[in-house]
Amino acid sequence: MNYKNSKLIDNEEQLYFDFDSFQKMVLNDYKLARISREISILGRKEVLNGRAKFGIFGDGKEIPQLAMAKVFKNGDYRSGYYRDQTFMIAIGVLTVKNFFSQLYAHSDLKEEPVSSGRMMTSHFGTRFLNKDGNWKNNLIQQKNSSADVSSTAAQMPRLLGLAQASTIYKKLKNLKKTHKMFSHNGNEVAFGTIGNASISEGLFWETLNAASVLQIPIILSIWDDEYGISVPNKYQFSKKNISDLLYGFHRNKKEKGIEIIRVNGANYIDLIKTYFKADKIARNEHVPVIIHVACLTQPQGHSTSSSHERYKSKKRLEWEMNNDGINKFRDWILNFKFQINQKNNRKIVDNVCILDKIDIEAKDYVRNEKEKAWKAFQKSINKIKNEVFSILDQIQNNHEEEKWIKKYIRELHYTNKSYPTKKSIFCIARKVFCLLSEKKSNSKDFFKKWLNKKYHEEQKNYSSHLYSLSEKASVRITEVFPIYNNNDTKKVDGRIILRENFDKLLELHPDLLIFGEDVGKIGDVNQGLEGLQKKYGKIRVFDTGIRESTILGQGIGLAMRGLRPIVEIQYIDYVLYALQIMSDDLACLQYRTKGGQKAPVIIRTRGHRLEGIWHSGSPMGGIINYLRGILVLVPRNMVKAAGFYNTLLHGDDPALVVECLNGYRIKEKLPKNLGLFRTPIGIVEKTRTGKDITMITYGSTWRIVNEAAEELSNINNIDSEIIDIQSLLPFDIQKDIVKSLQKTNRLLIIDEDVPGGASAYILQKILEEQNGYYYLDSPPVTITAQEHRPPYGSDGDYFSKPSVENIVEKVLKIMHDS
Ligand SMILES: Cc1ncc(C[n+]2csc(CCOP(=O)(O)OP(=O)(O)O)c2C)c(N)n1
Ligand SMILES: [Mg+2]
Repeated sequence: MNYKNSKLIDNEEQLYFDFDSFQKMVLNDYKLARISREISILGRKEVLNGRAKFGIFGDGKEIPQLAMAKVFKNGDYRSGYYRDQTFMIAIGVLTVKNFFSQLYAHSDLKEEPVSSGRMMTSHFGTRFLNKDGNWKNNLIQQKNSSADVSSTAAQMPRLLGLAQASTIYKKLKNLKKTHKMFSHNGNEVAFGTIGNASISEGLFWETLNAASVLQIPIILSIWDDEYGISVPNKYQFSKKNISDLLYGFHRNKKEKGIEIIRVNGANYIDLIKTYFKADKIARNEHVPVIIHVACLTQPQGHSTSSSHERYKSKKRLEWEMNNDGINKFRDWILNFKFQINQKNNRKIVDNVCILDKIDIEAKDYVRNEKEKAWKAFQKSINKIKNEVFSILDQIQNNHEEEKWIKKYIRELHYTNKSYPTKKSIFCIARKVFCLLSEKKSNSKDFFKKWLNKKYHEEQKNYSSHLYSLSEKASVRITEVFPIYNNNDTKKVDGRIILRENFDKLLELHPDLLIFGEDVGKIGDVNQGLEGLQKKYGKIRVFDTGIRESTILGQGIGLAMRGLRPIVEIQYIDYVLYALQIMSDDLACLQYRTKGGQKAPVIIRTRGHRLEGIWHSGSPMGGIINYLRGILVLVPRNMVKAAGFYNTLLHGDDPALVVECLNGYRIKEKLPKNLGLFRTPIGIVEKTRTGKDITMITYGSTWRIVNEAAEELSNINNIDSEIIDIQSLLPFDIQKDIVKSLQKTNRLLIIDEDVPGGASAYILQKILEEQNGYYYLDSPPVTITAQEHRPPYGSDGDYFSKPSVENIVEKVLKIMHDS
């Protein structure tokens, strides 16, 4: 069913204008509300009868979502959560069949176009990208939804960026031609949705504050059903009422702020009027609006994991029954009188049978669509099952003496009766193959080939798109060397190299925005952006509040809308504040949509090698573990760092660049080809050639390792080879490290993370992926920092982090022992 009633009326004035349109709209809405409710009811049943794993549905939230859909226009964006099924169907981007395909985790993108079965049910989204990973060119002609995240309130930070993009497109005139496909003069609104309990999260308040400061076009709906699973509002937030609590943000005549509106979630007409009003304010004035939708219910409780009778009182359950939104809507339809003129009015339906008929139609429709989805899901799995049947039959014919095969054929027959899984089929197939280990036959050879092919196909189905696969994938971008003036030997501070390079990048890329704390006016705390706000204006280089998670979210939303943000997290310690959003949202965005969405945000930070418990640590192990899906780059100097920014702006992967804190004042030669030279991604660099031992390191420790190598050469006559990793994610894609081990046969890894932190990852890559162990004459060794954070002062640093002496002594020991 294609549901597009929003066409029927465009503004409040039209609401009571034409009876026929009004009647059509109301009955359409009623039908969709019923369809959506039926999805929730049948969806829950599917879980309880074992056909699906988990269910969470939008029952009780139907009516406000119908109203919200009326003002959501082509080009707009949603950033919401798992209750929004009615809205998604109402704007025409979700079908009932798609919904059930996701419930069953159907891994066919055609059946489950949000995530190809990767995200659990009711995690919505639309496709921004073509199959090749490039942006679709009709984003402003379609209705868009960023992909949901399960963690409560995680949808909030990105909402900021989605809305701010409109403000930027409105103001940056020179993007109008080049970025036509992303915006129509900045006219787009970003719609957020959040549950009442999730407003307890810090991310909610951080986003609200930032939205109020930024004055951007957001309409945020709070679906208030008074509970967050079992915990009622009185334990969630202060005051009785969310909108009262938000009062401080309310805009007034003297000060800008947020427009805050409260509305009863069962009052159909009030809801429609409220959304029209909100839309006018957000779209025309670029003022954020919050709609607190009160008095909602949860007819089936929170999810299939619990039953609400366990925590709601009888009185509350009774209240929910009597105040069900759809029932209230139905009563209103039966009683409403449309004023034709002063004397006459008309009823929407003359008789209740019309509504009863719609109820039956909706039920039938959902049941049929659900069955279609189930059949398609079963069919895809049965296809594999049948292939295995025929292979096992062949095997049995060829190996009649192996009576046990029959047992597995029978097992295969009975498996998947209620909930088909590829897992159960592959388990049996692989078990049989293992048991046939000694046997030889043509059918077994065929079996082996089939298993290999099929298993890899399926593995890819579930594991693709962690990084970009497009032509712009960063690993495809070739190196461009820095060029220097031959006779110019002058060197400048590292920060000047960054500044000159950022200057050029801002000139070359009109869609580049750089922002963060202290980034605008003073040009960052190390002055790598000195003077650039003045030169390029406050829209392109700007300050933000101290709010790392939402700086990151701003970056995600802006990048999703075709802009190129470099967001700055002032020090690496504060990446922790943004780590959850980086991990839950950004890192898995391409993956969880199977290539449907991307957000090529560049995150700039600085760290390592200051002295003290903060600002000096190197939590790289944690970072690379949480951020698979984001490139993690650790340049050893500022030419390398600048080269990474230049590469990244040609690519479409998100990335974190960690600049060395002690590198800003170190002198380097200034390249001529600013903005153009490129540091390659995933490629290590041999910075010293030697034959006795390979020392692997990156970032700030590279300089210490160099000093140690000099000492070892001068005093001990030991010839070390040094390799700078440069790129932790991805890691040495050409497998150059093992080539060095083939020559030196000794491996020392120097890293200032905790023991077993990033060094364990590096070891796994070298030993397991590159088979490095094969060439080693002595055990591989790691030198790391202590387990605790480095204390303040030079002595604390010396005794806690790898030093030149640590390295020299360790190398001598390795050489002596082997
Ligand atoms: C960060 C985080 N903590 C806890 C949860 C588990 N959880 C899922 S939904 C939910 C309640 C949310 O309630 P509310 O925001 O009112 O939304 P509702 O489900 O009532 O619509 C909780 C605690 C989660 N998903 N994420
Ligand atoms: Mg709730």
